[in-house]
Amino acid sequence: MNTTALFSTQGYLYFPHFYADHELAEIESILLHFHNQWIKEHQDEYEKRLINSHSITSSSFISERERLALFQFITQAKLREVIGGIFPEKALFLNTQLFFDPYNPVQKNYWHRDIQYTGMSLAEQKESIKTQQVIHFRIPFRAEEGIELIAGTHREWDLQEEEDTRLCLNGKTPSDPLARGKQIKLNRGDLLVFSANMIHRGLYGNNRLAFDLIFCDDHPHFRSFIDSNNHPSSAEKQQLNHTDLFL
Ligand SMILES: O=C(O)CCC(=O)C(=O)O
Repeated sequence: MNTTALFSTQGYLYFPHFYADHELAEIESILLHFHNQWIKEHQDEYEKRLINSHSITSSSFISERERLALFQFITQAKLREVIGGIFPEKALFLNTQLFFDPYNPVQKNYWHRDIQYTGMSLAEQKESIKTQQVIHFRIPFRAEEGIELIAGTHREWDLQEEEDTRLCLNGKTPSDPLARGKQIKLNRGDLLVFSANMIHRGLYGNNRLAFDLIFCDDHPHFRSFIDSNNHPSSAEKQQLNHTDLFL
């Protein structure tokens, strides 16, 4: 099965050793510097609950040079090739996130579909996952427990136990184990591509630090979520390949 068919069937793709160490060095140093600044600025929310920051390309914590380096990383040919295999039509860059461990070591993880936080009704969500795609490209800098996911649920709705668990119904809580869950452990240099629509949860531990690039279908619904400040300017685009990924 080629990667397009495999992704379409299971909703995720795992590429071990996708990046050589030296290919991560520059963005790792930019993101670590960003992360330290971000923690200082968001100390309260970080200590209470947060497990990720976002919108790094528009952050005042990074310089113009660093922002360009991030865009160059995002648009490099080998990643563009994977993106092309997953989005049959045009893909649009949505945003970036940086995932880390919760400050509270006993904070529980949670099964979810990202779409459950959009305000759509369950009926709308069920319809929407059949056609619309939001995809995470996870790039871990350290060996981590990774993501646990339920293959195929990017297009299919939950079993009753799964819906009860992620929606906290009928005595279930979102961190309860789910029988169909499959853990994908990750190492530095790996790439995990997974659908945000699928049932999944992040697994904490090992002081994880993972950079997520998020792409979506070019659909008016998603365009409305895009902050153009996270996209390169016309001048920046002249220094990039594959600018079709941007607005
Ligand atoms: O890694 C995590 O903690 C959660 C990841 C996740 O849910 C997501 O990227 O949508």
